Amino acid sequence: MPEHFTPANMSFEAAFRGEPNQHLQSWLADVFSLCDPERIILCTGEPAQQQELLDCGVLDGVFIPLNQQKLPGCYLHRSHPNDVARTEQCTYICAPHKDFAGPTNNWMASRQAYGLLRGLFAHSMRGRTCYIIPFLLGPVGCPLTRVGIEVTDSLYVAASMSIMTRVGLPALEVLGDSDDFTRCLHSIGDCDPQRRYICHFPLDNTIWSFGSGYGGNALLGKKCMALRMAGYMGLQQGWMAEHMLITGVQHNEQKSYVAAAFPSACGKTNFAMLIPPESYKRRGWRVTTVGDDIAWLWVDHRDGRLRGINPEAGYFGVLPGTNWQTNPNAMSTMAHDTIFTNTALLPDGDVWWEGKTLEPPPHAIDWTGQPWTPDCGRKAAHPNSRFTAPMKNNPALDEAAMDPAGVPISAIIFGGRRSSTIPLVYQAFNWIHGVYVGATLGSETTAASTGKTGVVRRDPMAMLPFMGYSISDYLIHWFRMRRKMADCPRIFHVNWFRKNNRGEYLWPGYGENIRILEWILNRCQGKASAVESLLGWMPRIQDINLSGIEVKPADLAEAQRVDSEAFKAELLAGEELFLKMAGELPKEMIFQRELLISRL
Ligand code: OXD
Ligand code: MN
Repeated sequence: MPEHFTPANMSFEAAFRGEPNQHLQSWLADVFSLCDPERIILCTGEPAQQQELLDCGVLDGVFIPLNQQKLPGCYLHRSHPNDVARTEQCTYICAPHKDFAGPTNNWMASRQAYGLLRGLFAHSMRGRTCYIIPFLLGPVGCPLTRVGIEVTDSLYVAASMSIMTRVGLPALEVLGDSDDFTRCLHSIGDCDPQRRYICHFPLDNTIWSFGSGYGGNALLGKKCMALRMAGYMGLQQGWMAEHMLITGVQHNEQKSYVAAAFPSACGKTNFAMLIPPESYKRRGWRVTTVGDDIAWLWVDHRDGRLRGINPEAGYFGVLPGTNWQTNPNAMSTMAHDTIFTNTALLPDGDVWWEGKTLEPPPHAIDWTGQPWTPDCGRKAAHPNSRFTAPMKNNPALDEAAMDPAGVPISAIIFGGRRSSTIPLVYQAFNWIHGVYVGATLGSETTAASTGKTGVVRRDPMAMLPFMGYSISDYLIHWFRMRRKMADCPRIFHVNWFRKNNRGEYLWPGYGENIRILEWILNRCQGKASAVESLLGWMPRIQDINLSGIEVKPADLAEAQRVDSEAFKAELLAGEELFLKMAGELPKEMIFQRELLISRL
């Protein structure tokens, strides 16, 4: 059994191996008296304890062990069928006044939220085991690194947090006797969607999440702390928490880093783990991963450059469509010590999801535990099935991925999933225009969140679901960050998903995206040509290397086509967000819109 103590014999000294932090102790005492757990386990992050958690999970039916010859250290978790994605309608920013949350977030008055959730948390852990998870976001020694303590009654959460963050004693050491930690309280409750609340209290550095065990709702280090809470910390302290991957590109004997923001399930993990085609590899190109989902960015006062870290230590990636062709690095990453969620189970103890192999298996057990055959009319894996794997498994992990000094960012790329209208790539005229481009980002919704998929919605900086405070203040913060920078990253927009009128993708995507990245990096170094368009700077056909692929110049031209009529409609669709922000729209945004209208 893992090291544990019970409220009755509660010995913080023994459990925390030394002087317990008084602030932590008094918060834990409050939490335990409210939730009333039967047993308490302190998560140390040590491999032996992680194994014990997984073994207990197998006994409890939380985990199904997979074929240990094929997939050593791997387990399958099936979530409750009503609890398979983030639930934005149940996610709240709580503060005394609605203005704090702004027009795009659900808001609840803090007092009301604490009252409501206290009622739900009361005795919610009676008879259950609860886990105290001290964790760090960011590597030890980085100025941005922050401590969180999550208390949860979910074994799945405890085991997953040790993969996704740096769990255990180092977090308590960094905390020392300080009060500066994010108080994360989570209970799966009875998993009733009617009693599901993910409440953030940025002014109190507190998150209370009740009624869901799904990653984005329950692994509180991820979206809740690393984006919503950290976003607010960044606003106050002059840095940024963004829904961005960071990737290193070795090219022409140099190394550059880019950060890219795409909405959920639009290929961030694929882009962060991209393998260049042979012709690029022969020329020495290599792409390495710093992070696949979240970036914390700050300006280095020594050289005025933007630097970034990945605050996480693992990946929570989308599975459908992932295979040895589309993302071999992801496949190697999840080859061992991985938790799979909501995939199909094969008779030999392997997992399967749509798109893993060309031919579906003849039989499987689907993600809900029912027998499945290819013609049964149901999906075998949930469209939002996921893998949770430590980033150290990634064969393409960047050498600086854990460096507390972070990496310098040369380019910021925004992208969405758009089957029409939006070209493959263009460059913003300057930082302010780039912020406008990011702020007006539109993308078709995916299975990563509950609700209708495939409808275009405005998703500023791919942050709409992850904004911890008001969007107007967020955009103003972006504009202000420019003033701190001596040399700012160039800003680009990409769309890998444009289709022709037969519904076929115009651009092959995946590894071939390196060709677009090449133009982007050359632009950052003043080495590539471009022409001015309505939208920004665009490559001519001859500026993109098409050698060795089957993309016809005419298809590339179609992928790049800017149709001013379609753009007028796009502009009108964007008004919805502008109207919501009405009186609080930053003036830079108004100027940029006027300029675009005059260009149109
Ligand atoms: C994620 C998401 O899980 O964006 O990364 O939904
Ligand atoms: Mn994400």
